Amino acid sequence: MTVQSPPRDWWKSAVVYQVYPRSFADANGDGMGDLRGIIGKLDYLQQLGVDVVWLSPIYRSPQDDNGYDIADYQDIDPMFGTLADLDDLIEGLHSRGMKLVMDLVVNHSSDEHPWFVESRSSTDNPKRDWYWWRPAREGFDPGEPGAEPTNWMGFFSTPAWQLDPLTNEYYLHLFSVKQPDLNWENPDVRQAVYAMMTWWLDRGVDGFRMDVINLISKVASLPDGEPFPGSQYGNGMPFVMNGPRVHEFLHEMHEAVFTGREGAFITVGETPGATLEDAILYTDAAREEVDMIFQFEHVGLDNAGGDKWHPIPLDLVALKANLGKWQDGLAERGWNSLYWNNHDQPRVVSRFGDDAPEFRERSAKMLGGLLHLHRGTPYVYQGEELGMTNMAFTSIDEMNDIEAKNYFRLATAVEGADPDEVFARMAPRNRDNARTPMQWDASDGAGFTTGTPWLRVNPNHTAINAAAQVDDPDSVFAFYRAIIALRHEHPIVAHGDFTMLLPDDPHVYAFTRSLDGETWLVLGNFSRQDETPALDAAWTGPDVTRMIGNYPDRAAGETITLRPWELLVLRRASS
Ligand code: TEU
Repeated sequence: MTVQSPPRDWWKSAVVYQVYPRSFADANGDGMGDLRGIIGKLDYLQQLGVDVVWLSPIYRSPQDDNGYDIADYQDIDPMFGTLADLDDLIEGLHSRGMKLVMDLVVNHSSDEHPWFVESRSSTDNPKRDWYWWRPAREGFDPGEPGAEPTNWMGFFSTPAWQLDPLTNEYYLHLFSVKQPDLNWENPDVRQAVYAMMTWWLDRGVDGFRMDVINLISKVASLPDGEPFPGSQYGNGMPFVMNGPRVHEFLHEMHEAVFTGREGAFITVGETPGATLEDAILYTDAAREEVDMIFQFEHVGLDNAGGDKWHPIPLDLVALKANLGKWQDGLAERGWNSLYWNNHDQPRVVSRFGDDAPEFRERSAKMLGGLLHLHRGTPYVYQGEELGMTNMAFTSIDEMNDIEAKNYFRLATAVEGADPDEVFARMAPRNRDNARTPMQWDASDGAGFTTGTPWLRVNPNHTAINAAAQVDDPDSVFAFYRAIIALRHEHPIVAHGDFTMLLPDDPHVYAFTRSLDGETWLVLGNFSRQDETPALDAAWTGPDVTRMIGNYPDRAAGETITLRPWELLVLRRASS
């Protein structure tokens, strides 16, 4: 019997599940999630029906940015386990028909990586050019205000350059001071990354999620950015996002690492600041760069002025316009990822849904079903399938995330804002909302740990947990299982044409999918009130069948009035 190799684009019908290992399952009781904990939950993931598991970083790291600061790309941090444990996880996934994606963080390393330790040791070290080192700006002494080589602010509310006293030069770090940017202009850096990637693929890994991969090409002249009002610092993003050689580097990576492995891998680039035009270039299969990207436009719509720390209510019309644009824009070339949640975003049921007890489950199901019925590869973030919510943090001291702590310090100590006012608007956006321990059961440690969890367990785990849902046909878990099964059973979900409907309706999200003579209508009510959208009368005709919904079915022929947070998916022959 010839074993059918999967089609090259098998990932278009796949569903990816993101595990944040720190918070998923702790097997040894130290309060931190680990690989053996994940291995213990593989049957749960198989029951859910996901095809691929993406692990946030588990490599050796000082954990300054919770593992996105890597000190050894080819070893496992002891807090998570060993390479042998990872081999067992790979085997456990593969034996259940699932694949493993690792998080590739190569825009920057940890400052404790041997590469950086060598690079910083002297200005003539052979690895000096593996990172971005520059002397003080001409006319300034090192350490003098304004002496940084450029005026850029980083992503974590600090200047992007750090003076290193050892050689009295500055190094670039777009993220934390312990995350120095690698210099991708240097071919030795690129070849070292490609060799490391090949090592992981040869070990049985099935692909990579590439952290901020659109930042690896900088404008080499390092120009100053537009100054921020009242600040000596400015916006460097135009000179580091989607830079002049990024496509060249990604294609070179594709050729060096993936040639000969066609059909056997999946890649997704995380690309903050990428536009639809960029995405077409990144994901057009003919260009052999990446299979898909995580774009950030839809998760920026409720940020006043694009600033996540100034949240505003979601405008559904804007969301439909944005996601509809991405659906239309990648219809012919390229491919969409589909996500609401990840370890950097607040929980979607609290953000775009309604986490009040009477509406939480309905809105969680509606949001999940609506997203998964778009054209693209869906990503489920741990706990999303349970309807897990944000947590009510009590103070900045309870927050773990470096991004939040740095911002709080800048806004209060540097800019003089009122701490209570700053904390109040930060709390719903803080990344820790997504990082509270996975809620497995109603016990004190939520079944995540028998020890003291590294981050407080959400008190609502007594009501929201896997044990209460996996055998309940009406649970959010069961609903996610059903929408994942729809993708596997019906090609229209992965491949059907997408048409947005009712673009100006402020409460109802409506679209159709069409393929091979059938059309599906997807309706989502983003409100607590009944909504009666204006629909083609054919959708109440006799040949219409319901594919899935989060309410009991309505009588055939009845006018379609959507109940609060209702999802309804109908099917009929295309006219
Ligand atoms: O995040 C990239 C990024 O842009 C983040 O700053 C994110 O957009 C922001 O936190 C949203 O609030 C990646 C990783 O996902 C993140 O966890 C890391 O902190 C970051 O890169 C640095 O590696």
